[in-house]
Amino acid sequence: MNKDAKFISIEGGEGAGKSTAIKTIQSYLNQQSIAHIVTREPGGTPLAEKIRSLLLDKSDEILLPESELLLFFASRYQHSQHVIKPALKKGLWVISDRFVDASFAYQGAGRGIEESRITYLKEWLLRDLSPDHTLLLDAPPAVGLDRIKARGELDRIEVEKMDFFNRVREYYLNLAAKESERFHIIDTSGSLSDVEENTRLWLEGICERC
Ligand code: T5A
Repeated sequence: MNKDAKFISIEGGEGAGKSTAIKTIQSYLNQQSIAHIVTREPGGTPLAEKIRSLLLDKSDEILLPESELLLFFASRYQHSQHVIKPALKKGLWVISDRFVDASFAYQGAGRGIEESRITYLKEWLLRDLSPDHTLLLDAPPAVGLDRIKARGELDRIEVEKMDFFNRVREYYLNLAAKESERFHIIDTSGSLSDVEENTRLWLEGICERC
């Protein structure tokens, strides 16, 4: 693995502004001529994108929490083996819209699956693959949900109850406090221009330390 290549994950609740921040990141990396790929979870490979549809499309059959967790990891394994690791090996920066922290936040804190089970899957399948930096975009769940409601129809997870999203948010904030070297939090309840400015400043800091 090229030691200069960075693996950056972007996390946060629904509509927290991940896609928006990724546009800022891409434009900054392009300006700096830093070769990179942008990818996402669930998804990132053709097969993982099909798993994404299984996970997000509404269905008459209840998707059980354990099945949901395993599908996220099936998608993640395809993604990490076929996309993330090869890109890092080539020296490309990888910007991933969500990674394994999301399983701890959503399937762990949100659905109530024991953390040790998720840790087992993480250690088995990902081994030492872990983001160098994680940007946590934080806003009260109601703010993010209002934004995505304004955008259109909600997916299978977005229709969850507010308690679920509060647990997800709390988990992310606690994890960010525990792993403060890796995490950087940006409050996205403010204006788009503030979020853009803060995202650029954070990235400049990373690039200066490269
Ligand atoms: N999931 C995922 C799990 O349960 N476990 C896992 O392991 C993984 C990997 C899909 C779902 O899967 C779950 C989490 C999710 O429920 P997703 O595709 O990342 O994950 O879905 P969302 O989080 O719902 O992503 P969205 O695309 O809906 O939201 P974003 O990207 O956070 O938000 P964005 O940038 O598209 O912004 C939403 C809207 O708000 C506006 C934007 O213009 C846009 O219209 N906006 C702002 N408006 C005003 N002020 C600001 N500061 C704004 N920032 C953005």
